[in-house]
Amino acid sequence: MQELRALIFDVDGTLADTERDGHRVAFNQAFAEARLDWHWSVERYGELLRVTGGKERIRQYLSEDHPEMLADPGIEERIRALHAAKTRHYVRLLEGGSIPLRPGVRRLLDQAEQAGIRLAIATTTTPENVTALLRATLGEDGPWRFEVISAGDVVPEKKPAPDIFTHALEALGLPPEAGLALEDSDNGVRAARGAGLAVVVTTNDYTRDQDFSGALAVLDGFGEPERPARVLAGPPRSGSVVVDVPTLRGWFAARTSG
Ligand code: XBP
Ligand code: MG
Repeated sequence: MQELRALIFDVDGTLADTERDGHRVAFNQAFAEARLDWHWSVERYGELLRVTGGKERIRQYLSEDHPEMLADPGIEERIRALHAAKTRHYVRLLEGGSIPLRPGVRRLLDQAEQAGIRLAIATTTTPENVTALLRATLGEDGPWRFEVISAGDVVPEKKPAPDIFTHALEALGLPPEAGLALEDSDNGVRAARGAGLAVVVTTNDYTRDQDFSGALAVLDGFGEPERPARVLAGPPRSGSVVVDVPTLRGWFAARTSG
């Protein structure tokens, strides 16, 4: 039986709640700066989150709300420029320190390192966003705690395609049977499962009602000793739990032997 050798973390929604008060705000700042009267409300952004990737999300919005603009020959360049401005705003927002890691993340990273489990990232978001978040929350060395950071346009197809997880596994030099993905969304679960990985889900306000079939366990967070997480689906044991390395190893072993 393969033992657990690596944890492969999603970023947005899993390491930190970045979407509503981070990415969404930065998109709106970029629109305002470009003198566009577009504004993505919390609710509208939830709908647009179905499409992963910021440039892809802008394109989706245009196809729904301003389809005539997509015929403009300069539209791809316009989207690229808007997205570059959004990244600038988002990084500045992170540097201000307003977005913390989700409860239990720091503890789990420390415990995994102590247990000799390798750490990696597989995310749809732009690489600069990942390093800015890790620096702002874990300090200057934050990004170096992850052996592999697979992010953004490094693969042609974003989640739910499995490509970004396959990219991370190849960089780690591990088969999928040796890794566990940590995700927050149905698109992420599909991507991880498509790459052959087991996956544990921690939900958030935007993803709570999604379909997580195929996940090993679904929880409302990683939990902390003083405030354990709630188990929402599988494993058989229910109730509350602090997700630590022995817990993950237990779920992982039950899956590979099952
Ligand atoms: C995260 C995303 C990202 C961010 C925006 O998906 O969809 O696109 O919302 O990032 P996941 P960029 O957590 O499943 O990886 O604007 O940098 O593309
Ligand atoms: Mg996510």
